[in-house]
Amino acid sequence: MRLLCSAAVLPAAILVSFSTCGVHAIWPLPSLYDEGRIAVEIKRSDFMIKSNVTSSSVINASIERYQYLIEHEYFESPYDFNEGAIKTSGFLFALEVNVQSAQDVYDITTDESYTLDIPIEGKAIINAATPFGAVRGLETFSQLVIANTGRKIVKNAPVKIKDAPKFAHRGILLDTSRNFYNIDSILRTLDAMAYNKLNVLHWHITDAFSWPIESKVHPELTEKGAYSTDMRYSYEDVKKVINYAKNRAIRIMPEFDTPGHTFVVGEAHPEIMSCLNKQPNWDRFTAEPPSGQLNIADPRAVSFAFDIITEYSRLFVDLGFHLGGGSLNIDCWKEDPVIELYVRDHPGESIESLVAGWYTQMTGKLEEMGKIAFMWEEAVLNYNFTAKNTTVLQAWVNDDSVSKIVDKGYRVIASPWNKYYLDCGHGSWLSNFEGSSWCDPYKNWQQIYNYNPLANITDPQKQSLVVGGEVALWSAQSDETTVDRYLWPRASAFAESMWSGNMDPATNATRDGSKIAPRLTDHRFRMVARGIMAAPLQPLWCVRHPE
Ligand code: CP6
Repeated sequence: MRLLCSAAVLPAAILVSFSTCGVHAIWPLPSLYDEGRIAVEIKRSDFMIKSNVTSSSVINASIERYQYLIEHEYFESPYDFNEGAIKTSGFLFALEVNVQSAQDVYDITTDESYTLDIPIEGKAIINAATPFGAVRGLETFSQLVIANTGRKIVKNAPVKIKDAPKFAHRGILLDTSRNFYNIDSILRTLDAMAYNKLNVLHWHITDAFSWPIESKVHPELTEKGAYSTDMRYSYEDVKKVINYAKNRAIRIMPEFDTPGHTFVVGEAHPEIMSCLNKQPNWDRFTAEPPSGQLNIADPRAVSFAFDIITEYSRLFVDLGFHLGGGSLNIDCWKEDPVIELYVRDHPGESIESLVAGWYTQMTGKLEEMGKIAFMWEEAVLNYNFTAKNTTVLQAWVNDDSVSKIVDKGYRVIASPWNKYYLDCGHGSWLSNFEGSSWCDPYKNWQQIYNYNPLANITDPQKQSLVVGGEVALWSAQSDETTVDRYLWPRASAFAESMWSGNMDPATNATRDGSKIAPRLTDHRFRMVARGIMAAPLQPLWCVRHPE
């Protein structure tokens, strides 16, 4: 059997900076990776992960998790199926995790860098500035540990790694309104995110279709708007998700989308809606049925949205809070009597300026709550809204959306629909619609990997405003039964481009897909071994015959 990058042909301690070959793929690639050719065995009877701090619950939970994983995971790379016993020369008996700060507080500025040293004998060491960097280092260590003839070994010691993410915000958007995801599937997604060093779950909780989260201020929303009594997230569920995520160095950023995508609010409060459920001409008012947007000229709609922001910015502790604000249809408001009257009585005002005024009020409220606003790009690109420069805009519409937003001086996360929308390519969900869905085609992992949000931005100052990106799982045709294979391994391709960049520094070109595929296949097998039902990329044969 031919090995892609046999350890035997590597000179000891060769510097394989941004290695694109590696029998045992670390995914995403570390910034600097230096390996040798000596295999060491984990001394399982007494192998211990220890830390210099005991007061960090993130560290304590992570040590326990990785101790268990290293003990119990059975991942043998498909490269090694016929390899037999690998000769080891020494034992690793400990992994020491040194952090400078035991502070468990994190946000978009948190330092996730770490170093990892694995010697050929004795004790491995992770150094990190924060507990969250240590979590990344633990993940890397766990990926270097493989099974071999019943033992756990690190194949290519000594290993020296120095690593840090390229982008600070590396997220997945999960829409739990169109279809419901049970808590187990959300927790499993958080596990998989940690395996890929992703750090933000953008929880698009509500949308036009259902209101699956408990509200203590407006319980009628959940009573009328959840699909069923089982399809609800309680406060306890949310706290569990937030804590589970934190222990994996992942932040939970909620989205409560207004004033569009709010049909379901009308189930409980039709009095604050415009163009509610116009049938059969819904397509004049909205991108997808049912139609309905909050009545932005009605003070009761404003006060309702304030209630939502206030309630949920307390429940969700993260600094980031997504206000939505995208894909509005102005025509929805044109025939609304309240809005017609308002515009008539306020010279100089228009529906567009009402929209901008809505954003001003919502961001103002959010600021009062001490939060940072995230919004869809339309806020500043379509409605001439002037946001605070701390606001982060989420670009999705056009290839030049990212550069237009940084040209205005705002921070941006990239979610181009034609690269990063993972729900597409499954046909339309409208039963009377025979064409393809508007977001087709299916986005494959290469398209996702090859997208670089910094392309076309040359000014380093403007590049620094691009804080990251998010792949999006809109859920008209996905739920807890499909989430694993819709996300993985495509979100892994995204994760490497966000953590390491997609350029090979040796050639200064986008990394060659033929080099990525075997590594991604390897990583996919590891995810499967860890309980994530990630889709296969290719016949296993290709892994054994990579060139
Ligand atoms: N729902 C919400 C959606 C979409 C958006 N917002 C969407 C738009 C275009 C495509 C796919 C999804 N379904 N709330 C846009 C950000 Cl192609």
